[in-house]
Amino acid sequence: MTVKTQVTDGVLVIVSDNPPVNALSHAVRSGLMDAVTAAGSDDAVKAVVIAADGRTFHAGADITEFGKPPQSPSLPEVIEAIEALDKPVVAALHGTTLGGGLEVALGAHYRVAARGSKLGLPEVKLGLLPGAGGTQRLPRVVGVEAALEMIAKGDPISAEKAQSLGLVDELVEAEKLRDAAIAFARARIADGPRRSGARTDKLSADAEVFHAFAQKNARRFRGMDAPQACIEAVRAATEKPLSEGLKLERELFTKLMTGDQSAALRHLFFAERAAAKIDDIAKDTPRKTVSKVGVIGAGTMGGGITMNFLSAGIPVTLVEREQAALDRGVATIRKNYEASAAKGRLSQDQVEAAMARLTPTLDMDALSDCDLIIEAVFELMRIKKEIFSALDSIAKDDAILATNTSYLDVNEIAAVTQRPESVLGLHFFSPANIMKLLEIVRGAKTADTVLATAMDLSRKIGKVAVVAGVCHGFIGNRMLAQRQAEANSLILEGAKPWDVDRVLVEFGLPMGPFQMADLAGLDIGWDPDATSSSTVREILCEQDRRGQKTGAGFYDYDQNRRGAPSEHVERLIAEFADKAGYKQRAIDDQEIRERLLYPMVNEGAKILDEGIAQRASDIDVVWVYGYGWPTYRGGPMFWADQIGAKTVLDGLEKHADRFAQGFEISPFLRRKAQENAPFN
Ligand code: 3H9
Repeated sequence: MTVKTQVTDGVLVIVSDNPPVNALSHAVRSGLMDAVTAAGSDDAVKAVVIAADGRTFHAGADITEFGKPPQSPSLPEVIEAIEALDKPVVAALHGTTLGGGLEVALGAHYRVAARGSKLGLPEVKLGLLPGAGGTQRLPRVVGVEAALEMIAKGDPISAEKAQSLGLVDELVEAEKLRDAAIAFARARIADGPRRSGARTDKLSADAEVFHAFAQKNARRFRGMDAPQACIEAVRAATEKPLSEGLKLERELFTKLMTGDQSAALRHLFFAERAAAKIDDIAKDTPRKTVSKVGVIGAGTMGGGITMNFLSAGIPVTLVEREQAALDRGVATIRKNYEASAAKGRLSQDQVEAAMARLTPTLDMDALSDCDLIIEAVFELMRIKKEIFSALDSIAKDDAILATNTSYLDVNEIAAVTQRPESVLGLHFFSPANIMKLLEIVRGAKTADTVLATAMDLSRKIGKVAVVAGVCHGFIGNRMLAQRQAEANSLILEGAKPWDVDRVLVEFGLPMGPFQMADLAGLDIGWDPDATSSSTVREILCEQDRRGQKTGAGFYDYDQNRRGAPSEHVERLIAEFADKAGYKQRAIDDQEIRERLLYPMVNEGAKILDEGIAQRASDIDVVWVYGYGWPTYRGGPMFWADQIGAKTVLDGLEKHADRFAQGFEISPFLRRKAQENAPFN
């Protein structure tokens, strides 16, 4: 039975058990409805407790049912029945009371919660709004401003905070929750119901509040439909009676649910979870214990990688070749932690505890007791090989050896050791302490245990990991290279760098290729001794326009590092293009978009066809978490599915003459277009 009931001391306790997260599936809704109906007609029942077994109270509606024909009773119907009961109803909350789960709790008349549990309405992160009364009942319980924060941003709050907002009536230790809720219910028998929907005491709001909230969060909400709908629904709570507010909420919910953005965000929810699964290795593959990590290289990457482990409570031995570089690396780590503390994200004690886990050293031999060693030095095969052969004699037998290379052949690196089965790539993205993506590169000989351990560890350090096979640039950078090649061609053919950037920003990316190049520094990989004015980028470096840090690059920068188009660069590109034999022309936005994005999809199709990525959704995860692809467009392969593989193919064929030499359309993409079949 998914929903069981039991009467204790005149209190009907309704308990759902629908692992893993007690999602409000059809069976749960039916069970709840039956139990509530029975409670209403049974005189022996004086009060009701709604609770759940397992790791959490209901964590929301069942997302797998979305897009399928609705089955009654609907969640709003169940919640209305709960609220309408004329006996006090108490919700007993533990784990993560989310979405429809919190709406059930708001339909209940009182809420008792376990300490340390969380409450939230994360629907907006799925491109939705709470569609079972949450937008109308929450503001009535916590007030408009707190409700706007929770509903339009979707971040959960602690039970402690919920109590301070009046959302939770009593906080108890988790193990006492059920008994405490029953006692609380008994004590309310004399008071009777206290219906959230009937309250108006917290509803007053100045109309300006809504506008100010939208303005303040404009950056966060950019391009997305759901936050605006959330604001509109909460506003309706202040202007309309409950029944009309609920009606509007339903209309907005249905509109969002059937739209492209929510489809994309729901796709990502499942894509992120699918990425954690490695298809061809057994679930019970033994894992190694990683309780000590070594990092080689205290530069930007090495330092960022180190912070991930320190923050997760894992000690790190950090190795550099020279004292000055080591000191600089350690100082940067401390500076980053201090900056987080200054923003209130960490306490000073946490900063000191993290720093205490760090052992900086110049001695490679100090890595001999590490369970995992990550190399993060220059992107040069010769140096990587030197390090791995040294590691082979230093590291203990069962250690995992990882390279943070962004492009190089992991098999070639593994081959210099006597233990290629222990070697893999762990490709972090810069800044490595912040970016969520980790590409785990599986070498030809990487052992299953090593791969599975890396996958588990990534979760422990808060990363979203995707497995990639060995090829130049793996998944993300291999696709990026295609986009970059086209961006370079476009500016020679006549598009302006700022127009190329603008088109991508309008598409929803955080920045375009030239803004990104200026930010990273144009002189990465540039050798002043070997420079020969052979590319626009080289010429810019030669003129000391090396990007934001020198005040100029593709753009001119002011003191606040705000970029403006540069006439000088425009002329420089035109002259370079002329010498190179290009006849510059006007290029419209549509061509820019197609030339930049379709080759990425094409490369993604090749990556899938070659088995470099396990599934199309993994590619989507890489682009969303590693490169800022807009979540509401679901990732490049999902986006291609939405517009159709045929559209992509037609676009590629239309521009075929202009693509860089060597560009080929993927046969896999052609097949998908012919069959009108999706990648995902
Ligand atoms: C909603 O409620 C709409 C209403 O307002 C209106 C309705 C009319 N449904 O994340 P995990 C699966 S919208 C179905 O690895 P954790 C998940 O796919 C919903 N399945 O665990 C995974 O499956 P698998 C609002 C779900 O401990 C397994 O459970 N609620 C759902 O790291 C374990 O998940 C949300 O958006 C679901 N709702 O985190 C909350 N949730 O093992 C979404 C999870 O096959 N959920 N699954 O891969 C979460 O945020 C996290 O899952 C949670 C647990 C924090 C609960």
